[in-house]
Amino acid sequence: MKQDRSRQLFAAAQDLLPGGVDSPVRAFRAVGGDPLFIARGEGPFIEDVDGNRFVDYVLSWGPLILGHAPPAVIQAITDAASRGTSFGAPAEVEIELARRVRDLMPHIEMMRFVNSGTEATMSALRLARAYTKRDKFIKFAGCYHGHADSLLVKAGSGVATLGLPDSPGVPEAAARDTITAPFNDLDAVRSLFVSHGDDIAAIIVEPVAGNMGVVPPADGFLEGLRSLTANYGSLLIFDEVMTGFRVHLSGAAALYGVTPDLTTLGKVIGGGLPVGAYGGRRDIMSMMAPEGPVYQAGTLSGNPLAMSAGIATLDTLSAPGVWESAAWAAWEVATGVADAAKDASVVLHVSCVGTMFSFLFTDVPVVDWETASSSDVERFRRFFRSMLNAGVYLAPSAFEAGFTSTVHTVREVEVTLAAAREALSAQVPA
Ligand code: KE4
Repeated sequence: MKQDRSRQLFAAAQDLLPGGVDSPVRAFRAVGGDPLFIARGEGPFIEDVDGNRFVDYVLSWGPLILGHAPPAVIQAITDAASRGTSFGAPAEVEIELARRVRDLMPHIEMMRFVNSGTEATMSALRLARAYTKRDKFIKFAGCYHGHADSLLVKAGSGVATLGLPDSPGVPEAAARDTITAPFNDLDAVRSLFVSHGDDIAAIIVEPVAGNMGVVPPADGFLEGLRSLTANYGSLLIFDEVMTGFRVHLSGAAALYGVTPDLTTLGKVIGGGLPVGAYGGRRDIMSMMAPEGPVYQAGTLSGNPLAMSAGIATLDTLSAPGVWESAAWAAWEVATGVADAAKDASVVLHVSCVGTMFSFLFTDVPVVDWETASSSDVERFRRFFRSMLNAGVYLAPSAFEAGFTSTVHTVREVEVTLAAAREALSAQVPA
């Protein structure tokens, strides 16, 4: 594959940006080789600066559920931009997007828009601590909630991908109140509450983990977290930055029938522009300044362009049958790759929830970080490379999720499965 221009740009980027990227997982460190510089996206495709075209399953790490440059979203951004890019003052579009979020997720009675998922989780945690007057919180090993200091403990995604022992620069004091437990281990959580229950402000959880591959909750796990937090006066925070509108049009809360106290969102609600949000019970959210004493702010929070992109995305996505088309594509890819692995006698753990999927080369059931991280990342690297050479762009890390869009059609699924059969038959049999 011709990569001259990408290589040139990567060399220039490394002089200016650490690792040549603005976010570590983009650097291809886990899969080897240089990252591709992308020139444009169109529907289910991306095209790099050397003219190579790929079926894209990264979709900007989840936001682009309508695919690249969907006309309705581009039109909405263009129209909004023609009226100015930011006012630093209230605008009607903030109400319009909030209404759409609440229509789809009624447990989010009140919300605040911010500019990233990291801001959303950081703010939700501060609010939970203020509401409960407690400092400790529980997160799960392998779950990633953005890069706020106290959340960079046993994190997934790029931290897991790069095998970083969490991160230098996080003061011990910042991580002291972070308690981690194994995902899907309700007994471990129950014991933590027995020991620390009265000091625990919240549990924050990816209701379907998407940063160690896609790992669904075990039966009863989320319900167990809900009853434990209720019994001890702690809050349950669903980090739906990734799962929101992806595992179900109304998120994991609807899919599993468990209602959190607070929810964090991002990605899809920005339609590809920088948006995060946190929200939930009105009595909790009312503590946020200026209504209450808990401070959080942002120059570009509720930015009219980003709000307009989010409104157009949710309006398009909510039309009958639209979301289902993205879920169909994910299911077809996941089951087709599983069949190809079986035919090639390659051991592969395939996971699919809604419009998210992942592949881990292991024969053990993947239920948490320990089982996910025991998978063969070298085999994943070879699989990734073979798929890329065949025109299929997967997440450049085993510990991420693959995403489909409403414009991944049977043609793209067929290209993907043909590439997978080729990639897996070339793999050394188990
Ligand atoms: P951002 O700050 O990157 O917008 O969101 C942080 C975040 C919070 N919660 C969950 C469940 C998330 O998955 C994320 C970010 N996801 C990663 C991909 N696994 C973003 C990609 C990247 O870091 O470049």
